[in-house]
Amino acid sequence: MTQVPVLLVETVNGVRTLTLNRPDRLNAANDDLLYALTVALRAANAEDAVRVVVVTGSGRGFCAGQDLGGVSGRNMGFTEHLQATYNPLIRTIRTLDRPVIMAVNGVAAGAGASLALSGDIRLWAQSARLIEVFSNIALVPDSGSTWFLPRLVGYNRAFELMALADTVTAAEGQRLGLCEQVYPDETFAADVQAYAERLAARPANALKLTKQALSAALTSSLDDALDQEAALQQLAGDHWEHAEGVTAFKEKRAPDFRKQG
Ligand code: LHQ
Repeated sequence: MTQVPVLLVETVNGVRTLTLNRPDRLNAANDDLLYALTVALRAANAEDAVRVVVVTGSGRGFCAGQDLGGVSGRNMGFTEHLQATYNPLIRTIRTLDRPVIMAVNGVAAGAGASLALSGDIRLWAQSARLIEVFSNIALVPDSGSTWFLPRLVGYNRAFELMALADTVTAAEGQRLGLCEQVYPDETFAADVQAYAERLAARPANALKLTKQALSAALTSSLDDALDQEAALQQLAGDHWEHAEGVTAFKEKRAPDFRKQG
């Protein structure tokens, strides 16, 4: 019998798309899927040809969080499970050199909502929904939700969404700043690819350093952020991309950041 892969991997024009592929479970995550996604992200980071990573779901869901079908048979405690699976995944996304786009095609619930929030860019289909569903099964939000959500919507709105497990629609998600763009369902995949290709044409080294600077600044003082910017600016300024950008400006042409320096 042929096994259906839990993760689909495709690369088009420098955009690596990783598709969670358990559509009959709304891409609820089991250990195989979490491991495959983490490994695929790390592999993408090691390939020069990959400039942007997109994570999306197959079928009508993005990710319904932990697969509840398998939890009763777990031979690990919750802490150990999170430390072995979800936490390395979220850390990998946040520290990846490449920009990571979360293309939320449908419902994102529980740890799936955390995953949806964890990207550098969040693009939602019109029918996407986000639910901090944890309290429905009397659990605490995990996989980064307690860190991401209050930074986006403030403590009180985050607590309300977590306590009541209300559904955030795409329109509400955009209003709250949970996503950068909302696209029609019918054209979602093409719109995501076009967006990702725009990002892929940007200077990869500068974006990697920008991601590092922003991540550090989220938890640092202004004083430390200024020092961090000064240090990273040296790395950006010494890179061939900077020379290409300045030359292109002087020559009144578009820069080519895809060429090798
Ligand atoms: C599912 C799931 C699912 C299995 C839909 N599992 N089958 C927790 C524990 C341990 C350690 C690590 O951390 C975590 C973190 C977490 O993620 S806790 C939160 C776990 N997730 C949930 O509680 C979400 C449960 N699902 C739902 O509330 C609903 O399915 C949502 C709101 C996501 C979607 O609702 P609908 O659009 O009405 O779809 P549906 O409920 O009809 O689901 C479609 C199918 O997918 C259905 O199967 P069936 O055989 O009846 O067609 C569901 O059973 C299955 N499914 N989520 N997490």
